[in-house]
Amino acid sequence: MILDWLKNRKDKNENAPTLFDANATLRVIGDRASGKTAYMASLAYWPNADSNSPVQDISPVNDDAQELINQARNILEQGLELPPTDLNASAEDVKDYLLSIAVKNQMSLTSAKAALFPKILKLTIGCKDYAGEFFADLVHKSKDAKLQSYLEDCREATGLMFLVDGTAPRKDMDYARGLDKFLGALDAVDGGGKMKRIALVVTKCEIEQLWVNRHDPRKIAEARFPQTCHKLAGWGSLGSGTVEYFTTSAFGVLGREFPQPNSKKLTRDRQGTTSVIKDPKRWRPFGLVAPIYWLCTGDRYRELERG
Ligand SMILES: Nc1nc2c(ncn2[C@@H]2O[C@H](COP(=O)(O)OP(=O)(O)O)[C@@H](O)[C@H]2O)c(=O)[nH]1
Ligand SMILES: [Mg+2]
Repeated sequence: MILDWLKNRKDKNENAPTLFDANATLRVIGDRASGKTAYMASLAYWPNADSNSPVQDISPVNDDAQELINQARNILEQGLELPPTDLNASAEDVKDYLLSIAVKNQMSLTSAKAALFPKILKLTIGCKDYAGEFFADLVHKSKDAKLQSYLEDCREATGLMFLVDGTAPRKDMDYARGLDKFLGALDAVDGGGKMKRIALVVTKCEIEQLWVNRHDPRKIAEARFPQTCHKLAGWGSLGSGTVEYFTTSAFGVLGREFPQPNSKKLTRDRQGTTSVIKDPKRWRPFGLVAPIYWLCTGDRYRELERG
């Protein structure tokens, strides 16, 4: 009875508390160098875990994800840069990282909901390392077979993490144009995809100008990526699903009182920044699980946005 009631509410109003969707299929997408691999690697490795964090455990589900942990250990932890994806990789060589995350549930849920929720939620997230220039290809090579199979994979998703490099506001127009094609492609089949939620995730937020506003992700997103946000809002207003905004850093900061970025800049241009970790011993990422939790449950979890 109550299950039906909750399910009905879920169908009618996305903003009302929703049931945890154990079958959520999440995908991470983003432009080249937006930080996808660093995000997945830091998540998989989960360095210097805080014992008070609601995150109980993160484990690799497949061999590619295990390899990612090794890369985090052997490359990131040495203060080196992860290798970029081989643009000529064949479709079979595309890496597919799959991780499972166990999170303690929120205590503040309404009692009806708490009774239905398990105490520990198991969330699964996947990221396929698309071997191409995702947004440029969407605009210019829409018939490409590799791109089509990638889109097919995204179409299966119920939730999507869309990573944007916080240091690349000049790419706003490119992102918006690509997103337009992307959302169009998702909707083109069967009168609409399964997509229910899209999280716009601003990466590299340990950098000072971003860090100070990290608790207002929407403000950062709208100031730096107005066209992109406009496109997403348009998608949301069509009733296709909901959009939320998040800030993350794969590397995090050093110190509490006067935090400094725990990253060393290698290059910075219109395309964004490339960096490595400054002090691997004190490496603690920021905000990685918060968007995943929201994508699976429809609720924000403030505890996961602390830092
Ligand atoms: N400063 C900073 N740099 C990052 C962060 N995440 C990724 N990067 C850097 O951004 C560049 C591209 O990251 P990568 O994960 O390879 O991007 P991908 O092409 O989307 O997989 C690399 O130089 C990373 O070290 C972050 O949180 N902070
Ligand atoms: Mg990559």
